[in-house]
Amino acid sequence: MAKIGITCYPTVGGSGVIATELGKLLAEQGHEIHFVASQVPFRLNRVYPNIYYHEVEVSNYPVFQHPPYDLALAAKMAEVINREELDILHVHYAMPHAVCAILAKQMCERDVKIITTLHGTDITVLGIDSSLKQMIKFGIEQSDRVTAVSHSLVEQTKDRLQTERSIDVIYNFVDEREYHRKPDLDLKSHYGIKEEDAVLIHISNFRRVKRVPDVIRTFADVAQELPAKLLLVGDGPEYSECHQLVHDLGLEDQVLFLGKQENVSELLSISDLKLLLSEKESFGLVLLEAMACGVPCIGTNVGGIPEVIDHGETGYIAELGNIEQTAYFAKKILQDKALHKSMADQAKRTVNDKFATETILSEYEKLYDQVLYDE
Ligand code: GMT
Repeated sequence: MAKIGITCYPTVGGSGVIATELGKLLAEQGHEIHFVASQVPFRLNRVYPNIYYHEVEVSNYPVFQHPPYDLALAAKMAEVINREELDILHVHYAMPHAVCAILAKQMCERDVKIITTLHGTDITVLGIDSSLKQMIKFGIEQSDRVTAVSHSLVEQTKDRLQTERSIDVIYNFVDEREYHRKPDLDLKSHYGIKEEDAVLIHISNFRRVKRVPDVIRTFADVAQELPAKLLLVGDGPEYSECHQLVHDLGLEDQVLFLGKQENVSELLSISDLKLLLSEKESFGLVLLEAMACGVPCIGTNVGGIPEVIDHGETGYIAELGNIEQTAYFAKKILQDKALHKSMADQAKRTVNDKFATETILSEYEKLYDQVLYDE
């Protein structure tokens, strides 16, 4: 059994979810897990006997113009590596976590192995600040092993960073114990949704890349032909703009803004179709969550989305920004009961086969074994 450190962004977000769920599964296998982060990861919501949490505290001396979080993280990583005798430090995101991990490794006396998992925004961030390119590349090339959550992300990383570094694809997974279709505990009537209403759902952090207005416009088209409701779950920078658009389109009675929600599986369980129309998406964990609850999905032909949705089998892949086509696919699924059922069943099967937790967990464990014993 190994002693494994994990660093992630602890806030709500796919990468934090994957890092935390992986930590919990590894602990269940008997590994000793040490989270090093700035907050308790939000899914770490109860006591787990072999999971420890080490908080990064940032000193704020007046001389610092900006509190040096990255250095405090590296110092805490080095402290934990030494004291807890870690074998592996698995960081989620190259920026800044891989760079901090490498600095920590240089500061301590152990031959700890660094594994970096890329989740997407590392590469997206390059579009905003290309001065970070060399640092991201350094973090990736100095790690003992690198994984990415989709083949598309591997291609993008190699292309943008001009690196030959080998990167393994390990797909994301969902906790099937939490994500399965749950009985409707009167939730529909609570939200004023009628039995005959088709329920469409979108879940995101409402960043511009998620193109939530495209979701609303698609819904507007669908709602002209069939009774329907749209659940918008999450919060973020584009929230007010979306509110305004719903108002301008006169859809206030059909679109429900639910804000951030913890028990998303219950909302997915009353949904008939999931929309994720992003312009950047390395994987789209929310798609997998929907599929596990038997919800067919429509996503854009972007990033890793076509690796998750099997076009024509578990939903459809639409052209980015093509509202007419997206609405056509949505109506096709919602108006054909047999097609909807076959896609819902296939979606659940895909989660259990291609993205099975057991398989993904064993891929990570195999990787740990390789860095510890083979290399
Ligand atoms: O999508 C976001 O804005 C959040 C971000 C994160 O840090 O969780 O998501 C990224 O990682 C997820 C887990 O691997 C992926 O499912 C998301 O597709 C990816 N987001 C992007 O690539 C934009």
